[in-house]
Amino acid sequence: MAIKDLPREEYVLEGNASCPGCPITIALRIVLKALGKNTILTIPASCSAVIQSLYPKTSFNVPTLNVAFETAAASASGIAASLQAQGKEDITVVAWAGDGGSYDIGLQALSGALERGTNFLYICYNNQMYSNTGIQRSGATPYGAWTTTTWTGKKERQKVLAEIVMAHHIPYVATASIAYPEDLYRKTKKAQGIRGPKYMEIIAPCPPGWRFDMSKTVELARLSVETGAWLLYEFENERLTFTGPTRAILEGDKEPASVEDWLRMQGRFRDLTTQDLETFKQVLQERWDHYRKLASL
Ligand SMILES: Cc1ncc(C[n+]2csc(CCOP(=O)(O)OP(=O)(O)O)c2C)c(N)n1
Ligand code: SF4
Ligand SMILES: [Mg+2]
Repeated sequence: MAIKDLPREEYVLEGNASCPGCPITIALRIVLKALGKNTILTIPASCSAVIQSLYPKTSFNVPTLNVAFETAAASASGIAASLQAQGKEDITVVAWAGDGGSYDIGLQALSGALERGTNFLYICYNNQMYSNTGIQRSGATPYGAWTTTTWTGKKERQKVLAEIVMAHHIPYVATASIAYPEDLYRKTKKAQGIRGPKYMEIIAPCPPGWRFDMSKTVELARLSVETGAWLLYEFENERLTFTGPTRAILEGDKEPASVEDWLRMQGRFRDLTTQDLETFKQVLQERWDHYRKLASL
């Protein structure tokens, strides 16, 4: 499907409180076009909760709950149970949470809901920090990145939440990027059609947090994939397959774009030393090798 063929309905309304160039509204716009109006969102504390706005106003044109930081998956479980009790089968329950609310504070609730087999779609938009409270480090912040709590660059490696999720043996896990809207749309539609727990994660470059110009959000998101810093894949029935440019890069048919150039576009990596850069690249290589093994390439 081409972008021009995406449904015309808009579920992210105009005049919302997002920053210019915000990746969240781009991602949610595409996701809700795929899911349609029979969708209930549950959103924990995050930039998305601010964009959603204060009751009784809302900028999302579907029923939306604003819930406590650690409760995205727990509240989705409650909604799913209630719908099941009422025999309502045609409503998609979506937990829409940031990386802080998913990798760190909501992880226990997420794991519980996955293990119980809750029929819902969990989507983590990953801007690699706690952006709503002023750019603090999260478990998803990459090695070397500046945040207000890692002044000299983060010294630890990212955790990989999607792999923790895969260990729950759920029917569908996928990663996406807002720079590939057709791919994001297709994966969201596919997830909607599967019963049980589904997990998706979308890379979401944030202009104030990553320190780049607001006109470059989609370019940064595209380069995340073309450099191999963010991998696009689907994990279905215990099988991992790469999608988009990731396939060609990991199968050796395409040279990745320069990761140095991509890092230089982001002020958060301004103080990377030569040694840091080497470590960053080494971590990437290790990740690629690991995923090649997972996909049995
Ligand atoms: C229990 C609790 N701790 C801290 C906060 C403050 N808080 C609100 S939003 C937020 C950051 C959320 O980060 P993330 O989940 O990554 O979403 P983003 O802001 O990046 O969209 C924090 C720390 C809170 N609301 N509740
Ligand atoms: S801080 Fe980043 S994620 Fe939050 S509203 Fe602004 S652009 Fe969007
Ligand atoms: Mg975040």
